[in-house]
Amino acid sequence: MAATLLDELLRDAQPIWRAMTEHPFLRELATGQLPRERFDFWVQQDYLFVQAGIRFLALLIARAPDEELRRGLLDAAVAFRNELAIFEDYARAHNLTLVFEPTPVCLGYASYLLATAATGSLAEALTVLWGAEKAYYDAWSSVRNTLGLAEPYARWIENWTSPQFAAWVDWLGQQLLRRVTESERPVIRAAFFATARYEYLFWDMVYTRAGWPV
Ligand code: MP5
Repeated sequence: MAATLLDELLRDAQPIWRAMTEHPFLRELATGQLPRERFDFWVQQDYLFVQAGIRFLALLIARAPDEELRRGLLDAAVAFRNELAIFEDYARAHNLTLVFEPTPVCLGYASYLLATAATGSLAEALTVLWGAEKAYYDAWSSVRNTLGLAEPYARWIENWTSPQFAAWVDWLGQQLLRRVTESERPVIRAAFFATARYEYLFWDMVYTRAGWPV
């Protein structure tokens, strides 16, 4: 059963996945029509999300039962740390502050990640991580297909579409398949759908600059 679980999740979540990869934010970014303020808002919010990602990985490393998983996640934490430098270099070059409040969607998604790592099963947490990474791989690959490695986005496009990143997403998927049990399937499915929806919502939130209403 396990070999087809990932394909099955992607197939069943396809309408959400398509809405996510075809979101106007990504379409406009890929065609060079995205206003700079909207991109900058994504920079400010995603910077916070990646920081939460490091805390998520730290929790997961502590819970990982074997050395292979611990080391793989540790390498990812270092990659996330290096990723923060891309945001910081951009912010410095564009005189953009990175001291920013998370929006409801950013805070909700980051909190969901941390809650899953703290209280979910290992397979559930790996599902959320795999879903988030696969979403970024697919979203930025579709940008790369249209735009190539164009500035000022080149480092981000390269980061999430590189062969190393593709290999990391595959490795994560294999780790998940190895650890999931038949009885966990409904939980895995719910976690994957929630992650896919949050990914859609994140692009939508930065596109519309949806902050706190009061
Ligand atoms: C990722 C991200 C990818 N940076 N932001 C969102 C909203 N989803 C997924 O995670 P990472 O840690 O940047 O590879």
